[in-house]
Amino acid sequence: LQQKGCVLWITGLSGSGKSSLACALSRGLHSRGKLTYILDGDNVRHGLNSDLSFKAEDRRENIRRIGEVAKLFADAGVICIASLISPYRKDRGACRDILPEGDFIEVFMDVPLQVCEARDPKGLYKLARAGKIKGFTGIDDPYEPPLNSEIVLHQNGGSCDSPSELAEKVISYLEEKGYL
Ligand code: GGZ
Repeated sequence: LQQKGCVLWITGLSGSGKSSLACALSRGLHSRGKLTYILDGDNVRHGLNSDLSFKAEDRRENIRRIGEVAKLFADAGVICIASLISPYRKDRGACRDILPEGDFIEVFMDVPLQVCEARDPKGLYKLARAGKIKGFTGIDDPYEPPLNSEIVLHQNGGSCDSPSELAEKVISYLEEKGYL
């Protein structure tokens, strides 16, 4: 097998650009002949994780299952791109711990809440502010920012890099580490 698998774990607030980065990464990696698979929290919650809510223990289970599935893909030599809020440090750490050293690559979408809220692509922040969604991450539910991510992508709302520009930064990291 030519390809070494790994997990790119994209964490950040709703509206921080996780899914857009995941798509751009998958395009960029495909064009380099690499196999990828995207596990997006929002999508997986429609199938495998349709039994889970947004309570802390269900978020933990959501993260755990996605981590286990991501590991299977990585074992098969695929670059698995997991994009989910994954708000708790401990839960992200548990996913890191089930993978061989170096194969869990955390990508932090470091976008301030104000920027995510101004984007509000699905109108969810507005609903959360109005009290129509309870326990929304960043509003009335916690987000614990990573302290030691392999990759931190800043988007301050001013001059934003496009998803494909951000993807190139991640791809450079993979090249440096010998995954490409
Ligand atoms: C956060 C919520 C919530 C609450 C629904 N809190 O930006 P989106 O809309 O498309 O993606 C978000 C998605 C979050 O699912 P994850 O599986 O990524 O979350 S976690 O890792 O914390 O388990 C958002 C939508 O679901 N959404 N209710 N209360 N996001």
